[in-house]
Amino acid sequence: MAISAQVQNVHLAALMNGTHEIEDGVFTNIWGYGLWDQTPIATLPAPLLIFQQGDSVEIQMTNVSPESHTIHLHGLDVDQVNDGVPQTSFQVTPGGSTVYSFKANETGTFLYHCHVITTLHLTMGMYGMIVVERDDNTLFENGPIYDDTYYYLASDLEVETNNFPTMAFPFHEIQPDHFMINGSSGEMLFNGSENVIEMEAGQKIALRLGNIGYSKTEFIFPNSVNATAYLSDGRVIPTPFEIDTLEVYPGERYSVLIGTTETVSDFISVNYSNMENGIYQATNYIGINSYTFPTSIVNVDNEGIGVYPNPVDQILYFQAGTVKQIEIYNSKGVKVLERYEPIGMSSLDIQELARGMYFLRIDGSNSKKILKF
Ligand SMILES: [Cu+2]
Repeated sequence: MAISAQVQNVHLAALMNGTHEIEDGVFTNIWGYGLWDQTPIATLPAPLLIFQQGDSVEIQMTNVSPESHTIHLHGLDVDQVNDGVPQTSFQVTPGGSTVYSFKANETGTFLYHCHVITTLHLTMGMYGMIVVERDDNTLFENGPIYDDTYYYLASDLEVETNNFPTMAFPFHEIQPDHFMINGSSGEMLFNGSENVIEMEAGQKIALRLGNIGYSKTEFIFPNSVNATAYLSDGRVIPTPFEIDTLEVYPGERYSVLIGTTETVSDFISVNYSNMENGIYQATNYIGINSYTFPTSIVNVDNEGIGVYPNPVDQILYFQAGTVKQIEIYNSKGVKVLERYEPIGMSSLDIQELARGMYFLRIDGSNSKKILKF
């Protein structure tokens, strides 16, 4: 059992007034959970909740919406009162508040969602992922060790239902037409997104995968990253198996390790297909980049400005042209450095940046480039 076990308190609001961007500038309505705040905001998915094995968890849910909701802790060992199933537990009425308690005995990936008129409340967005980790960075007791973790929750929605959530459709009438990973889809999953896996060659990366949509999903891994499944639905798989394609049905979760000793620029494909008839619906892509040191790459961008050396240790030089403005973003898309010199510059001191992968933007160009400092 983890040594750092303690009481973990989380306070969520249940909300029915959210919006969610489904593509550039296009929003739909969502209901969901948001972290408790002066003005809590529903997010899709709901906040990722990470606990340590052995923790005593108390999730308070305050309902600030006009209808009743619950929190069902999917896959976790909870007693019936804390199960959030309205028929056997209780609903939290508008203005009400309750605390769901459980002991995080098992490591793994779990889900939480509203269990009131489940079909409708789920498609509206009332769900999130719970992960129970260990403080020694092993997947489970005496299990494999890993260096970093990425969390991917697949889901879907039917845009018209979210736009007009006036009635609860029976299960078979929900025809999802928007397919997401962590609430994003298509190009939103790339472009400096925190959903792109960035790892050093030799590292092991844990992937916590779950599906809470109406579609069957298939996670297809490139051979280059040696994906191996260790946990299924929060339980240790007796003989871990290497996978090319991992089928994850609605409600299922897996913990997978990936790693490579090579420089890799690849992606995991996530296919969505209809549960009723098996018809393929859509694919999302999760980018994977692994990098080794040292590597020598000379980047020349569209404006013909060479940047060297790459990787760079302390000073970045510009080969030709007059560079006036430099912006550097980290792999999460956060701007970490900006310089503007009206008369131009031929070098830039980047000693303050930690070793890693960055995106460079010169003079406001849209061609962001990857540099490995
Ligand atoms: Cu609900």
